[in-house]
Amino acid sequence: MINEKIISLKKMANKIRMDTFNSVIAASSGHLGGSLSIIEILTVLYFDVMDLNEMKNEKERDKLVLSKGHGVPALYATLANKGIIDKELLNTLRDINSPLQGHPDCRKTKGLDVSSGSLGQGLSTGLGIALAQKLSKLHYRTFVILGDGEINEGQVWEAAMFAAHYKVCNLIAILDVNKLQLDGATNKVISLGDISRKWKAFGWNTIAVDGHSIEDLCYKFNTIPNNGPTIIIADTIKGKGISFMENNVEYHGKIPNDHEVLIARKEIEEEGNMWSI
Ligand SMILES: Cc1ncc(C[n+]2csc(CCOP(=O)(O)OP(=O)(O)O)c2C)c(N)n1
Ligand SMILES: [Mg+2]
Repeated sequence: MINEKIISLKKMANKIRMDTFNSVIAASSGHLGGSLSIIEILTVLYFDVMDLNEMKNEKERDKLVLSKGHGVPALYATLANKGIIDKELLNTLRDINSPLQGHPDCRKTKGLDVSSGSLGQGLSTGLGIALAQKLSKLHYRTFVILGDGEINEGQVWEAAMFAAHYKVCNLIAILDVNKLQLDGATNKVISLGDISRKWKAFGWNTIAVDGHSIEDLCYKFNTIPNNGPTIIIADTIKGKGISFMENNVEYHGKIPNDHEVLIARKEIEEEGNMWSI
């Protein structure tokens, strides 16, 4: 049986998906594919998992590093629905004077913990934050969202070794395995192989999840062990929720035409109608 919490999270994910889409269309520029694959992950993190301590202060709350910074339209829409940033701002995405830049700038946008966009660096940054939380004897956690193409970057693996060695149990990575990167299939560019075994070999706890199932995400985020760092390996679909964008590498950064925009909005609306009864 689906309980009320799950239904309200599904409704929220649908709202965030629509807001993400509309903001990129308003900007006529941005990365839809990689934003749409992390909508449910962000929804569950911000509306069920993370302790934000009502954003009362910067130190005493959980943190999030969007290492795959190009997916930030999804994070802006999440922060707006959470009431952390003004919803009106979503229409200003990528404007030169807007706090909502095409890649996250934590000096400009409330609620962003780290600037990102240059791939490969976020796990190291998140590791530093998690270590600081531990040293300050704070019980808070740091979540880092990585792309499957992004982990081609060597720096990721340096951070992975360090985090395991120091048993940084408050560091939780989420790997968005949408099987595509900028210019092709991840496994064609550099094969990930058995990615779960690789992280295990580096000393991490690994948890597999259906990255679009609110139920599975809620359940798995509750089973994170505290004996070392953990990576949640999320099986996702690039462009999720819009039929012609799903698994289509073209929509990494391409903007749909007017006709496609109508189709996309209709599909997201129809999905939302399933949860509004
Ligand atoms: C260091 C670096 N190299 C290249 C880029 C350009 N770039 C932006 S997104 C992207 C693909 C990333 O693929 P993946 O991590 O799978 O993210 P997805 O879009 O699938 O979410 C690339 C190569 C970048 N932002 N940073
Ligand atoms: Mg990818």
